[in-house]
Amino acid sequence: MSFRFGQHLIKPSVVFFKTELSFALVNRKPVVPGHVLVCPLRPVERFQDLRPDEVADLFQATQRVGTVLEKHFQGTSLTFAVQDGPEAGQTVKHVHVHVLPRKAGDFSRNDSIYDELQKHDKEEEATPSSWRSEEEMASEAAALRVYFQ
Ligand code: AMW
Repeated sequence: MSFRFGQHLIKPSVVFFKTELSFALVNRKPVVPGHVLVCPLRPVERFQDLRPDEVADLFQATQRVGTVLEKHFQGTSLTFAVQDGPEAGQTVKHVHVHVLPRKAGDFSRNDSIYDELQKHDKEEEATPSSWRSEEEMASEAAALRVYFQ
């Protein structure tokens, strides 16, 4: 069974965590190592479209994912981000929480991560040649899946 992420069909091999109402996948174009996405299983566009049980499940899943990422990627902090609507930079019309492990010195200006998030998947940047291979993504997902078994 594949997962839907907006217009994308996501192979189970790149999904590393699933709950009753949410799933987490690795990113094809991570801004930092370990940059992943947590999504509701139901493909709704805006945060306000989620039911209360979906919000609760999504954020509980996000919390677990953040804890695992920080450990696995030897981070010391986390950035969580939701780009909710096109003017906020959302490109995939399916709610998703970006989770990014952070460490000292990863950006010379700390908040530059938001500039990178804004531009990393925009048209001129979003060329398939800049995406990671399916093998690399599946291997990262397999390593993360272990923490949730
Ligand atoms: W948004 O700009 O909508 O807040 O973020 C979309 C995110 O989804 C980006 O980080 C982008 O790299 C990622 N992405 C888009 N399509 C896929 C895909 N098929 N598999 C994995 N990640 C994807």
